[in-house]
Amino acid sequence: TVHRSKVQLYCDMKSRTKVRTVDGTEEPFSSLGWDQLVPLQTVQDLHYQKCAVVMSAGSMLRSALGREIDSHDAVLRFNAAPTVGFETDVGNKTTIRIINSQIVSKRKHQFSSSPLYEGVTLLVWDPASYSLNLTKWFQKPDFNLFSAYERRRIQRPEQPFYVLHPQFIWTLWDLIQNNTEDQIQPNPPSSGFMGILLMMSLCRDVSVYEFLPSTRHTSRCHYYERNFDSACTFGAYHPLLYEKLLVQRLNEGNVDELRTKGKVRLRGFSAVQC
Ligand code: NCC
Repeated sequence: TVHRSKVQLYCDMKSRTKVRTVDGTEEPFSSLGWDQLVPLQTVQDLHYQKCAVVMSAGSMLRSALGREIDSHDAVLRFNAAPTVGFETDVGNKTTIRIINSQIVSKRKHQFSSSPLYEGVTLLVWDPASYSLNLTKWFQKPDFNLFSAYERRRIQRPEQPFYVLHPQFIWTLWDLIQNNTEDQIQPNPPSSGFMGILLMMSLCRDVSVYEFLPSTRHTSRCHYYERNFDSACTFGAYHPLLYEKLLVQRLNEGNVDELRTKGKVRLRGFSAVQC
């Protein structure tokens, strides 16, 4: 299974990746009335043609990719990555933002008041255990996302805001493990990898920027911050290197685009015939 061809890999990923959010049909969420709290429209109802996934990497700086990124029908960004002040390099359109549970729980991110989290579809995640015990997860998440979620749903009912189901997260981990001979660390995939698989599920074509590094690659972690740590690009907690090797095998774009733009082209699952 490690040596699957590109087509087999696309088909395997298509059949196994099921985008799933917490919908209030399971305990403890059903007793808490979450079926009434979550948005009526589901994430799976969203469909786009051309999508861009913009990584937060320092190598986005001086890319001049802003206009190209904004020409996509939908743009996905991560965590606290801003566009204001970086438009030339990263664009200014944001359609969906994936955030981890630190964003909603740590005061410094000002989740309830920052404009970064307004006017977009939001998806928050927190790992839970591999065994998917949702009651234990609810009692003891890595960072408390649940009260912040409940509060924002009540305060901003018109904003599409979802909690990614841990099953989606751990299915992606299984996918990564099943496609390498190495034993990968038992930690969830990065937000970036979740975002790529989310957009492959919702879009016909997906362009991913600076997940596989261009010739601008740098140890600078983020384009919007001055901290330097190569673990941001190659991983420590997340199995990031393995995520990247897998995405490289799926690339439909050419080597030149990868070198100069850090751009990978992927087919969305709707365009994959198996
Ligand atoms: O850094 P982070 O990720 O927000 O980046 C989003 C995604 O972009 C890809 N990336 C980032 C930097 C880089 N040099 N190369 C990259 O390929 C990765 O795919 C990454 O997932 C996360 O995944 O949620 C993460 O979040 C941060 C942090 O919590 C948030 O930025 C909020 O401040 C984590 N860092 C720490 O907790 C210190 C990071 O490990 C993962």
